[in-house]
Amino acid sequence: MQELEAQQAETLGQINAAETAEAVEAIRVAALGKQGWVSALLKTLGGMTPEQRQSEGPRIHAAREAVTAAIAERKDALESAALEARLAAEKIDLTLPAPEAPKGSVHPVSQVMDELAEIFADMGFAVASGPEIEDDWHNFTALNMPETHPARAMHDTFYFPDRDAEGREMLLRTHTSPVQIRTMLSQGAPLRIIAPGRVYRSDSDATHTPMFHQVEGLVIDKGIHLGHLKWTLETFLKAFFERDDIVLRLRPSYFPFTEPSVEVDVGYTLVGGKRVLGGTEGWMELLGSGMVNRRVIEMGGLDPDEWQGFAFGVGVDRLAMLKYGMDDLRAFFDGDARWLQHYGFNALDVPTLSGGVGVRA
Ligand code: 2U9
Repeated sequence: MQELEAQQAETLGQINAAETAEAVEAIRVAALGKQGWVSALLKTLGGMTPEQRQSEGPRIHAAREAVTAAIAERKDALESAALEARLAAEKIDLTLPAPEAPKGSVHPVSQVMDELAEIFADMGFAVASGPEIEDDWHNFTALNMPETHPARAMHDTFYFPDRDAEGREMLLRTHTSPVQIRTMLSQGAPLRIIAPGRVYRSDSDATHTPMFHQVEGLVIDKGIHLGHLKWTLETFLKAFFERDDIVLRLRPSYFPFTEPSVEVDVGYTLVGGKRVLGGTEGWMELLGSGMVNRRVIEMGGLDPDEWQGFAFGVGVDRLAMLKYGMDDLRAFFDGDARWLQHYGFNALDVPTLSGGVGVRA
């Protein structure tokens, strides 16, 4: 059994001298593999007398453990050395110029949202946001749509099957209006905000998608009247469409959350058979608005005898289509790389009013 010590010493020497993981593996197979010398010694235990087994067993097992431990240690050392070498070799030169053609582009909806934030910031509006999963009270009741109100049915709401922990009926918000309610309740008055974001209605055809984007605006202050509303919308639309000849026409309408309510048409001119915004040759309906209903001001925690306000709502997707000349709303959500390449915007272009918010990449 002097042989065992000699073989063990030779194997340990080979392990320490091995320069690659493959070399270590070959030594492992030669020692611990099925045909390996340690395995062969282990097999001899079966033919030994109990006394021999008592003296030889621990020696053979100790050899196996010593070889196993040396292999693991050498593998670790070789792996660490390989990692160190890779880390030292792999360098990124951050001073290299950016690729000439950036791969991604900004979606037109994101671009329009940025433009809206920019235009309204210039008029003193902050951007407000809130949850897309809402409760029935913030989405409907607070907006003067109690449970039996017919306008609820018109919203084609996606309801969740279960109520929340407080027993409230939960839904995907059908408009961004609950954001304004939450902001009134948390910040009080005066208030000048826009609330852009995703909204959901169970509706799908060429001009409707189950998820679309809205921007709503809310101003609460003292002595606010329809004149403020008209000036704000006119200033916004002139800046957004980059035309001074934008003309608005206000028509009486009905929304539960505003009283009086007005629908706003924008004048257009026919150029080569195409409608171009500006002028008064024809009219297209663009947004809804009105003076905030007294009951909604109350629901927002304010005294309607002290505070008045106006609000408006418009589809962001529709604004993008009109400004950038797209004709199918569904393409907005297809994720088609060719469409994005064509209609998308350069990620490095920052929209500014002075630079022209609609400057294309
Ligand atoms: C509060 C008070 C009033 C928001 C308003 C509209 C009119 C409107 C539609 C336009 C096209 C939705 O995307 S669309 O289908 N919106 O016509 N929205 S007034 O009024 C509010 C909101 C919140 C607290």
